[in-house]
Amino acid sequence: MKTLGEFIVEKQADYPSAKGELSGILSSIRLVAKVIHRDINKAGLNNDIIGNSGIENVQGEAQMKLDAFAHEKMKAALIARDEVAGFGSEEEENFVAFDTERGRNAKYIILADPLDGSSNIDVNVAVGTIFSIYRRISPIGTAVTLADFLQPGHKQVAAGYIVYGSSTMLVYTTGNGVNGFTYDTSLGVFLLSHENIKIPQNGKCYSINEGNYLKFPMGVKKYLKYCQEEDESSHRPYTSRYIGSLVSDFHRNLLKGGIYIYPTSTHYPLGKLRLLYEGNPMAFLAEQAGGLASDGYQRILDIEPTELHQRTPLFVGSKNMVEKATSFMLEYQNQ
Ligand code: P6P
Repeated sequence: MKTLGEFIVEKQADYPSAKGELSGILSSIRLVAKVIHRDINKAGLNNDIIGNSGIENVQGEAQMKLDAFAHEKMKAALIARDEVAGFGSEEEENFVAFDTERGRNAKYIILADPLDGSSNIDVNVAVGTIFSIYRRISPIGTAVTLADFLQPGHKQVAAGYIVYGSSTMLVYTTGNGVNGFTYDTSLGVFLLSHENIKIPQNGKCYSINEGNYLKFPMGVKKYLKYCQEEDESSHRPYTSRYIGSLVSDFHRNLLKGGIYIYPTSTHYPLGKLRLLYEGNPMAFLAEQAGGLASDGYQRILDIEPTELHQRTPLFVGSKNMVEKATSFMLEYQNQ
């Protein structure tokens, strides 16, 4: 058995330039995961944290009480760290500059969706926390600026998620592969359970909200038809699996193979998911595990962000499946 803490220290040697700051940040994210795990597991019994908060978040979506709870816990854990200079969150319109002596001299910024898929909590479906870590580009000794947050995904130094499912798992990468840790509640520690995860090059599962079929671009419709055709040699028809929780769908596809697609539609002309704290971290993980992530046309990690909450279409998962879906998008891109 190896704990997450031991693993982080062991791998710290891979980053002489990091001198342990990254380890400190990952440790604070581990703490956040434990706190959210504790409260999600009692959500059904605690009216204070289930249901709507009665306010809308910056996305114009009903903010669940647990969204706000997870956001506040994450911000509190990160602002207490010497290594973190600022925080960008789905739940807050603007980024938060930790404008203290400690924050101004810190090297890293964090972007996060503190609780993704939270509308599922009331019906006991798995949800997740997604995080993305960058080295700041503004001068040390100053408060971070928006530019520190609008870096392309290939500049990430770390990314990961916590999935609060039948078990709670933390999966992350620092650019040297992907590793998964399962929370042992009896010991209160995350234990290495999935070392050096590699996503199968092919899968038999596709995840998309087919209720939006009529709103999809032609390339997506053609790819769905391809998925549903009989062809034993390529194990088709594939199976449709859509949980409505990105982290859960992604996690299953990461371990078993598959593709998750949230494309543009007439309802979401730019896609629904957010580039900075959903698309980029999932794309970094997918590529580090041998998979791919595109917006239907280009590599997600190459997109130059212009806004904190900008949306992106997302095709992510098994390499051959993302390549095939992207080929349909390119073939039918004008339809
Ligand atoms: P829809 C949750 O709101 C989320 O951001 C992802 O976790 C999930 O995959 C997707 O949106 C679900 O969206 O439109 O299919 O309900």
